[in-house]
Amino acid sequence: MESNTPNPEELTSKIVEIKNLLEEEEEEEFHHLNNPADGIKPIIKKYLGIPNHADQIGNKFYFTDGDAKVEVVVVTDEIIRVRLAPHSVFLEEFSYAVPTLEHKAAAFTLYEDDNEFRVATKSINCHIRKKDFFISFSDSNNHVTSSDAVPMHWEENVQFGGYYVFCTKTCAKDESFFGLGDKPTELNLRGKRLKNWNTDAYSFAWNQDPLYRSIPFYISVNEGIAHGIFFDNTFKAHFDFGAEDKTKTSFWADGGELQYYYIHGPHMMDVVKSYHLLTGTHPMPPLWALGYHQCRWSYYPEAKVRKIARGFRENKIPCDGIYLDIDYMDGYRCFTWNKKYFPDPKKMISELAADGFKTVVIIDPGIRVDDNYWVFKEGKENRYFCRRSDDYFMEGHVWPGRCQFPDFTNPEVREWWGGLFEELVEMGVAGVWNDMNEPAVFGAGTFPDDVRHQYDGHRGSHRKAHNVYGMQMVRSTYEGLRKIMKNKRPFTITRAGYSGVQRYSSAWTGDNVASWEHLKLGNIQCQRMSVSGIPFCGTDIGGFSGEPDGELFTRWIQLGTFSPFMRAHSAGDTKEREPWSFGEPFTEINRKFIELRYRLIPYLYSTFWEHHRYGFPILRPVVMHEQDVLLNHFRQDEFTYGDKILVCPVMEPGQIKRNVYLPKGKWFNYWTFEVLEGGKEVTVDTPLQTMPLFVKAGSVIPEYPVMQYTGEKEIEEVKLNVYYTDYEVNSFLFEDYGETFAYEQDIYLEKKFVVNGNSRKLTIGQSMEGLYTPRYEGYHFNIIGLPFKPHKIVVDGKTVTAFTTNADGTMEFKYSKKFKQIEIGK
Ligand code: MIG
Repeated sequence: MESNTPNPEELTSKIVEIKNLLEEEEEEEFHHLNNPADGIKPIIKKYLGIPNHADQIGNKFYFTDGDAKVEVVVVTDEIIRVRLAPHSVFLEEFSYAVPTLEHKAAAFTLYEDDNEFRVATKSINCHIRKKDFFISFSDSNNHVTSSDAVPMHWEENVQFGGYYVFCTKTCAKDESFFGLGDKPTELNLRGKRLKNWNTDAYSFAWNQDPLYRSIPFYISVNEGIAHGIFFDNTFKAHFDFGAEDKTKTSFWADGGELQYYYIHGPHMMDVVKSYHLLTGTHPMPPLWALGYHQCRWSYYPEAKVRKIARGFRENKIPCDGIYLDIDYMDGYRCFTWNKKYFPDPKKMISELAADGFKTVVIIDPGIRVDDNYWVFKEGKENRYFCRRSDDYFMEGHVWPGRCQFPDFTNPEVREWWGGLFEELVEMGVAGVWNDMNEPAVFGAGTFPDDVRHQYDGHRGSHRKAHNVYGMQMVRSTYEGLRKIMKNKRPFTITRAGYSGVQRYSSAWTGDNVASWEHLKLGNIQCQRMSVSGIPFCGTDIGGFSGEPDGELFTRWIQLGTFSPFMRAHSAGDTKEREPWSFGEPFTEINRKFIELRYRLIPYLYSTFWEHHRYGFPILRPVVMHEQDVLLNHFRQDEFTYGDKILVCPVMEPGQIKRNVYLPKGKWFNYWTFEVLEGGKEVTVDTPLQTMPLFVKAGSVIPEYPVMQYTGEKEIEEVKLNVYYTDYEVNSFLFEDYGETFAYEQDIYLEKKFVVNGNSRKLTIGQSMEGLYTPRYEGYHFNIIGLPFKPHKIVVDGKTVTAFTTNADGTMEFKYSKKFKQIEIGK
């Protein structure tokens, strides 16, 4: 590094000298006051001063104004982390969100000139302005994407110690904001002020804030360029996207460190992928978890559970998962059974399993204070429960009555809790549902601030641990199950979470309401969670509280068919809520869509793999496809499921038509095969029997035969729906055992299809990678949209004569799964 500034040590000692002088003077003034408190300086916000010095230790750069220090870490070519230490002492490195900070940047350099210090990677620059310590970021074209509007600042917190920490950046005129988890508001967060503090929000309303999750990650799109900010701070945190002052974007927290990652795009997809690089992705779910799930508060006794299960098979509506809500327990004591309602749970679960149902049970964090209850006794003896500042145990009321709560931020407690699932797994339970883990407490809402947490050795109060409590609970659940189930994939679902929760669990949006407004909200929330790093998400289909009519329920089933997680759920004081509860024509339509869900399972599973392996979200809002079109920043109805199927749920009663925006390119109407040119809105008929669905030209959409549950029958062939294109399009199919972790040892198959065509022919190429061999032998091709009458099929040099052409213009034939190149000609 080149430098012509004065020797830093000299400078620092000068500053210290001046400071001492100033302080001495103050002391002089202080002496003979009767009330010495008069002389105490008020607490004011402090701002970074003038950076006078830069230091480098490997990929870490330090800048100081003589008192406060700023650390700039080069994480990758696209990610830079900034930290502030008000008096030069950084907190120990620890994050539940980022388990290991990768250092992958190939090359980086520190530059200095009269105006600034600049840390540069191949793709981005972090500028530290000498005049005022403003920090800004630019890309390799010198385009500034993010810059401070005031220097980073802080304010001492007298009550708890530490600081409130603040960062304020400029907000451009047409800048849009996305992300932040489950906020129940417009997809574009521009103009909103929002808070992160996990909250049990029964029957939440539009714009209610905060809800169940804290995901301090947002994506900005401005002038067609995207970047992300991940403010990794677990304290109560606040975001203002041009709400108070339309020229400023701020984020701040009630404690902890001002620490954020700047994540460069330029595409929203790049930002999301980089965010997943930091916080991890969702493991592959067991295949059955992608099926339809039926839940209710609660199905009991056993006879009722069996009746519901039978209802599915009798009505021929596919279903894989059935849930037991809190009433299966003995007095709501976790890990126990109400023997009156469920005299022989193991027998019931195994008989359900024989009929294709996986049983998922709810487990809450509150443990009943009861010396005759083994879980409480073990927790008490080992001091596993949370305690208040004066060492009293934290007690609060939840479903079981008076409860204590395990400190899931303690690794020893997590280990113990994980082991408690042994008996449930032995009985055949396949999945666990963690509820009330914000944590929720009746009356008080949550724990008092003074509750202490072990925080993996980095101790803190509930102010610091609140937002991660639920995530650590489901982590303990997932890790415990994984150990007990050996090589089988556990299924977990959680209500609360913090960034990184996706490494351990799926999520649902909590206690929504049976209303059309909530259907809209659910659509937005699923898209938002998807771009915020929570890929496996869904809503309570039908609405948790209140009564949907048949139409609303069916429209919700349609949305749910294209939610990564598909589960109907309802509160105990509502009418029966199964897919056949509303009579015809609803039952038939619900069946048709749930069947569609099952046919598309190989497609969804492949999309899940793209998420797990590469960090792509499963749902992608339109803006993610075309972020350079400003109008798209405000579209929140349409999204794609994976990258091939565009979905637009119908969210108004009695709607028989609606407009749908199609991104550029050619799209097939899924129902009619009509080809439409994208880049504009089209009007689509929306009778209750259908919903707007479009498939991108050139796609290969794999399909399984409809089954009543995943794995009901051996797959004998896979149907490949191939949509004609006149430009090259790639599609992927991922296959593996579906329920083990063998994929971690590369036992899987990733197939790639390349489709291209012109007015005389269509070609389909296949290549594959991986070590897995599926049992089926052949493909059943269904070719859609050929612009010519096909006469000839040549596969790997051989002519295939057996094919059929149908009245709707499609053509079908079968061939071995091993093909390499197919040519269909005129
Ligand atoms: O205080 O377990 O969001 O899905 O059915 C209510 C009973 C507790 C809230 C969950 C809901 C669940 C319910 N629970």
